[in-house]
Amino acid sequence: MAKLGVALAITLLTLFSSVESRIRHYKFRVVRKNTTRLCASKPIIVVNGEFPGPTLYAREDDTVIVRVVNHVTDNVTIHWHGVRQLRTGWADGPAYITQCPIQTGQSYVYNFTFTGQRGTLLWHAHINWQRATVHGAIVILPRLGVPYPFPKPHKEEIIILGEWWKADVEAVINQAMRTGLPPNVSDAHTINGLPGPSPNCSSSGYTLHVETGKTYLLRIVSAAVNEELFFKIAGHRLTVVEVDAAYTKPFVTDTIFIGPGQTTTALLAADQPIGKYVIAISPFMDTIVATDNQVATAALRYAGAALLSGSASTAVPARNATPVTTAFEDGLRSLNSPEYPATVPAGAADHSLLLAVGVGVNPCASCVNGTRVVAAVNNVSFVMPATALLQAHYYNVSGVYTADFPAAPVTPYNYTGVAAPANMVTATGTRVYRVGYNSTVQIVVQGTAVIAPESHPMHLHGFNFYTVGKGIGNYDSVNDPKRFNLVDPVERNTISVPTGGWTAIRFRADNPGMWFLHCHLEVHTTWGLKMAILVENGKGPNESILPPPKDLPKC
Ligand SMILES: *[C@@H]1O[C@H](CO)[C@@H](O)[C@H](O)[C@H]1NC(C)=O
Ligand SMILES: *[C@@H]1O[C@H](CO)[C@@H](O)[C@H](O)[C@H]1NC(C)=O
Ligand SMILES: *[C@@H]1O[C@H](CO)[C@@H](O)[C@H](O)[C@H]1NC(C)=O
Ligand SMILES: *[C@@H]1O[C@H](CO)[C@@H](O)[C@H](O)[C@H]1NC(C)=O
Ligand SMILES: *[C@@H]1O[C@H](CO)[C@@H](O)[C@H](O)[C@H]1NC(C)=O
Ligand SMILES: *[C@@H]1O[C@H](CO)[C@@H](O)[C@H](O)[C@H]1NC(C)=O
Ligand SMILES: *[C@@H]1O[C@H](CO)[C@@H](O)[C@H](O)[C@H]1NC(C)=O
Ligand SMILES: *[C@@H]1O[C@H](CO)[C@@H](O)[C@H](O)[C@H]1NC(C)=O
Ligand SMILES: *[C@@H]1O[C@H](CO)[C@@H](O)[C@H](O)[C@H]1NC(C)=O
Ligand SMILES: *[C@@H]1O[C@H](CO)[C@@H](O)[C@H](O)[C@H]1NC(C)=O
Ligand SMILES: *[C@@H]1O[C@H](CO)[C@@H](O)[C@H](O)[C@H]1NC(C)=O
Ligand SMILES: [Cu+2]
Repeated sequence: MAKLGVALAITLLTLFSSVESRIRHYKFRVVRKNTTRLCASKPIIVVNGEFPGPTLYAREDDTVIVRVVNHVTDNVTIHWHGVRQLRTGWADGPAYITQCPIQTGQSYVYNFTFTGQRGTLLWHAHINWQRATVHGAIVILPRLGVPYPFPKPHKEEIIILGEWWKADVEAVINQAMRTGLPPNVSDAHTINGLPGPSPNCSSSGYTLHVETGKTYLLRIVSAAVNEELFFKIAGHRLTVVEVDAAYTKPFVTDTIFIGPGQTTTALLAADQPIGKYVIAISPFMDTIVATDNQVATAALRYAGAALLSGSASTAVPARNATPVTTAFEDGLRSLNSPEYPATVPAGAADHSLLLAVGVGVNPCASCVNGTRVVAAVNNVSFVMPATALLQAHYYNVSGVYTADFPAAPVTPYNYTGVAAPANMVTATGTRVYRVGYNSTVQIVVQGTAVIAPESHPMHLHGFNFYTVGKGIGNYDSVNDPKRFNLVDPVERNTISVPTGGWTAIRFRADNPGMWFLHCHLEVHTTWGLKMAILVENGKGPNESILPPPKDLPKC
């Protein structure tokens, strides 16, 4: 009865609330469904029977209430990737960081508000490798009556990029953890769930229909698992206007570089001769690590194109085309207009961290080589706790984590040197870094060359950050800050740290809670390239995390 009353109250609120902000209700049923790709079928976990899953639409300032019901035998959580979750960390979603999993037959209501963000984000499962098939787009429209800061497109399209394994994804990572070796690469990339024609299977791919003279807003989302990707449309250039739900200065490019967890919104003008044009995605990897080299294709089709006409094709960038990634990232700048100012913390940060990220090798008696590949931040391979960190923090439960994460490597070395440290063993621990409310934080993420340097798309929960600098080699704390862009750096929630280089980010810790920071290559997360930042409450209720919801899952 109580539940019914709440539901009724919410419905009334929805009906009578002002047009400026609404409460939007969604129901996500997590189910298993047999699905065929690459001419082979397997059961996959999906939301509401859809792959990719449903799009969550809202306007800035809206609250969404998403009831997630677990109908599968696996544990489930959903992360609203890039959503600030101001004071609502309980709704963030990473398993054992902000919540315990939703177990079979259980449900959990995610309740959060979109504040100060507009554009495209994504939601995805945040437990094991479930996000390979449990993901979808989030579209945050501007407030009613507020225009886009770019010409209004005729139509909007969502384009979700992913990876497909013929095998069960949990079997792939479980095998890797058993052997201590890297997991198998995917068998195909996908565009809106479809690989398109592949060498051994002539299935059709996704088609984007356009009309000559019109402009389309493409909301491109990467839900790929372990690979950063290039995205191209034959014969067309794209104008990037927003990334990670933050507006950018318009940036014209023929190739988009996008890592797992990133989103890029771009205008496409249908201004080429009527016909069909290939849309292609391919992997980026500028080191020795194996990738799935299958190019997934979709079609851009103009109205009036002859049914059987061939498609204009496009050459994809070389797998190791580092300059293409650099040109793309250097082209991104915050819009920084009077309406949407960049508020970059200036001066010396209250907390300045140097986080060395990369892989390592630990002993493992049962593994193939007697060793296991691991990954770490400042030599700490994060060990998942058995209870959620946020609950432990809120209820003052000791013994779950320690708030002593090292602000810099304890034993500095030549991070990008050719000679790896003789000892590649990492320490393990469940350690977090604590900062006070509203303090300013600078994090330099330094990639290491242990075994091999590699590009890492680093994702921070609970915040957008500004990317104030980046470089190749080791970060120089004396000279590099002199070149920082504190005026209009791009604002993101996920940033690619260049292979054998570093990236510096800044943000204001104005969101109390427990915020996951990790590589968004799922294999690196599994191996331990993750940690959390604990932001303390400030003064009074407005600066404190809300109490946990009654239905918060228990471990
Ligand atoms: C999937 O297909 C298999 C084999 O055909 C069948 O046994 C199973 O019940 C199906 N599962 C679902 C969820 O439809
Ligand atoms: C959502 O959270 C707000 C507090 O932020 C609360 O007032 C409201 O009752 C919650 N709604 C549901 C359905 O849990
Ligand atoms: C991984 O690839 C190897 C080699 O192709 C294959 O034998 C193995 O079955 C694959 N593992 C899984 C879980 O599919
Ligand atoms: C296609 O099939 C052939 C023969 O079975 C195999 O050698 C090849 O690896 C397959 N290619 C892909 C991309 O799966
Ligand atoms: C075992 O380790 C050696 C040295 O690191 C490596 O060359 C070899 O490929 C590994 N074996 C397997 C099966 O991966
Ligand atoms: C946890 O400890 C803090 C500081 O001692 C206190 O203010 C707070 O009430 C405690 N929380 C709970 C849930 O016991
Ligand atoms: C680090 O290693 C690189 C490559 O081996 C070398 O060029 C550089 O001089 C080294 N830096 C320091 C500070 O030793
Ligand atoms: C990392 O920690 C391990 C275990 O404590 C230690 O053996 C190793 O020397 C450390 N490596 C570095 C680079 O600090
Ligand atoms: C956070 O700090 C900034 C700079 O000192 C200050 O302007 C702002 O008012 C502070 N915000 C809060 C909520 O304390
Ligand atoms: C807390 O926030 C609400 C809504 O933003 C505001 O109306 C109220 O004045 C704030 N209270 C304090 C004590 O800052
Ligand atoms: C699901 O999560 C619960 C709580 O953490 C845990 O006890 C259980 O082992 C998990 N089940 C599976 C199948 O992983
Ligand atoms: Cu990584």
